[in-house]
Amino acid sequence: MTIMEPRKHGDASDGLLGGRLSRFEGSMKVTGAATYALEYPVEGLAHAVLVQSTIPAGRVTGVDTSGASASPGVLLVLTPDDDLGLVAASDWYGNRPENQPYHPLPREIRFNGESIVAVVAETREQAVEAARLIRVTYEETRSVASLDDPNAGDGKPMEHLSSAWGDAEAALAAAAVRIEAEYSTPREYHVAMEPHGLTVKWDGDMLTVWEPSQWSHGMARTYSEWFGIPYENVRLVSPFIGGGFGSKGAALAYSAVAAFAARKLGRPVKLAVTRPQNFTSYGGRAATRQKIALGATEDGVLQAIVHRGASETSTYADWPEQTGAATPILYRIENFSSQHRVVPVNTVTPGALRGPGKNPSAYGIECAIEELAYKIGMDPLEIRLKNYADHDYQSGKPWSTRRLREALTEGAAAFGWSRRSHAPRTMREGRTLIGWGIGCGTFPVIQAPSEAMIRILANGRVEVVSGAIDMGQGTYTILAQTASDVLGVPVDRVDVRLGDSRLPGSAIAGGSMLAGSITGAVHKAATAARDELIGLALSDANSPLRDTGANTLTFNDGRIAVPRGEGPSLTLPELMAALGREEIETRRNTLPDGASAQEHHQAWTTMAKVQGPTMGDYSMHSWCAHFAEVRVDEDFGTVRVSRIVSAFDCGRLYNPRLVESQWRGGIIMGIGQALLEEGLVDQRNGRTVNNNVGDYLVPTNADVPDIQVISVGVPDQNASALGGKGVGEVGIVGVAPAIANAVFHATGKRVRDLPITLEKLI
Ligand code: MCN
Ligand code: MOS
Repeated sequence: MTIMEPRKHGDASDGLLGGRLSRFEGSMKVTGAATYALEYPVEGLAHAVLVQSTIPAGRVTGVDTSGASASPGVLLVLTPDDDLGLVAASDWYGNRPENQPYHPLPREIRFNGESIVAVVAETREQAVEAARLIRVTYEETRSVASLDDPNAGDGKPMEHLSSAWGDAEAALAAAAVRIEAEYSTPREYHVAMEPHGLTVKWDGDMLTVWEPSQWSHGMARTYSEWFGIPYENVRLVSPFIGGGFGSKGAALAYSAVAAFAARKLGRPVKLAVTRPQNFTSYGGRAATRQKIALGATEDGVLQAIVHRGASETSTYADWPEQTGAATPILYRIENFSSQHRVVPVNTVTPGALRGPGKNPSAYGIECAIEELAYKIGMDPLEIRLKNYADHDYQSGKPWSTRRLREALTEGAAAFGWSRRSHAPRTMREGRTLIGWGIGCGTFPVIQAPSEAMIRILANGRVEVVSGAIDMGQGTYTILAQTASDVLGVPVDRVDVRLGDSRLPGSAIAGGSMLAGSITGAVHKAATAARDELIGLALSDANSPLRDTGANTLTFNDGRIAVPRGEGPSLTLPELMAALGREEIETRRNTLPDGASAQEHHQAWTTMAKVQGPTMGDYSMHSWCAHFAEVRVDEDFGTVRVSRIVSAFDCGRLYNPRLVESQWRGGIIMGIGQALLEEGLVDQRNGRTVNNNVGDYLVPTNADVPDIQVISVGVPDQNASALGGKGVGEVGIVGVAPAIANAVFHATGKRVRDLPITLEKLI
């Protein structure tokens, strides 16, 4: 087993790369010292609240604002009648519609809960009260509530998400053994602890936005485009975030409304999106359906996979929650066909939620492979190893690194898989049925450029500066470790400044791409600072290290020394003082040398330079295997997850403690997906019924068992500068099928539509 050991380096070992340092900002968050976007003490704040549509589709025919306008403290009421004069912004890739007006409070209603009116008042209470007095009249038109709506139809094909090789239909028809099954997942939501919202302030045509963000530069660009002001005029500040999980990567309609109101009123505005409004102000994971047919030989060698999937999207944009994303790469398969469709319904456009695409996709294929295993009487571990993919059959490229075999075998050993009895309903304790199941997961290595600045100060402290985001995943901490590692400065002498669009550009904290990208930039900038300091120390007339004959210097425990102790050694402040330097500052990025200013801007504010997992010579992904144990009450059908062991290949781990926390967090979300989470849509009016954290169930401590996580990864030099692969999302992928498979093993019942609630089992 290759669990990465913390590097030994005196007392500072935890601070180096690979060390198990605790999250540096964690205590600030739990003690209230961290300031969140809605807590900035801005003078003269006005408060905005939103009024949302109560019909799923149609047209606003009138808004009676008289009651609201006359209500105490009201400063401004905005309705679809107001032209805010905004211009549509570009999409994530930088494509911008030409001169298209943007109406964040639209007249044409596309889903129930769409924001149509905003009320701004002196206090939030006054705004809430006035909003209650708004009267809206509508002309309602036909709508489609969800995928379950009989009028939903088949939607439209997504050609770019379809793939095929070999002759899957023929190979399926010729196969000795076949299974075919249909799986579905419901609408799911991010429910981050910190709800959405923003505080916004104009100084002339300079705009400051305090808003939780996974991407300070990309969101700053959106504001500048909406309001037609230079990018440099916008400052988006987001140093602390209470979770994003994919929901905080874009500025949204309410953001535009708040910024407009602040400009119109000439005073700062705060808009806190209520918890129910968090269910319709941006999209969660789309509901999916998929049909999978597997053909195999009698001894379990896969011959064909035929996959047809669909996900819901909105009526005004296509967001595919790709059901065929993991299907083509998990197993050795010569004959493959997968197609995906999107079905427009009257919902807010769905969005990215931890492990988008891969997650529902792994649910399908990982349930199907166990259905096949049971059909031919084969062990679920054995069938996976038997069909192990030695390369990526979809791209034809070799894996960069793929230690999924090790994940399966070492996970199985830690779990005690060999003690399992194969037949369903054969493991029990009294009236409790016990079941074991496996689910594999994967997430692509996505690469993007980043930039960072290093400052070595005269007092010996080191600053790491970047606009990158830490929403809880550990960016602050791993960047301090990266700088500490290169500069040999104890980590408590490193300060990290993040989360501000005015700071050097960075990849989005999304697609599990940030850590690999930004550690590369910090490493580069720190190495440059170190080289500069070595150069000065060896050449400056006032440097005590000048005439030592050394051609390099070592950096350890805050001291700069001649190698092997063959000369003097100085502390960083001593050397800086001798050199007469206040600071040494380096700024480096991971773009190709000679990139233009335009390319720089594009790199940080759009996704144009983002690279997928097979764009180079290799196919690069993180991998995992989850082993789940469930206990099912035979009489009541209640399912408890009693144990999970998961083994991961995420390459090199910059901080194993934080990685384990990321993996566990993902696994816990997977437990929610398997057993609890379900956005319920009222089929009469398209409303999300359980739009609060009381009714939209997520796992609590009592639902979470002992979770053992194991690393089987090795550094992957193709994946990132320092050898790590993505960590943040892969943990959720494959958990739901592991649990569904365990429930089948326990009960003999195959539940194919998530979540697995008790009424489906009795
Ligand atoms: N890490 C590491 N070694 C690696 C890779 C990562 O030590 N080889 C650790 C680091 O602590 C790093 C973290 O894992 O900060 C996540 O790194 P990475 O996988 O690159 O993911 P990102 O930094 O891009 O973060 C985004 C990712 C995504 S896309 C979602 S969704 C998600 C996730 O992170 N949302 C989260 N984890 C979350 N964790 C918290 N607490 N809150 C969220 O909203
Ligand atoms: Mo993560 S869903 O890519 O923010």
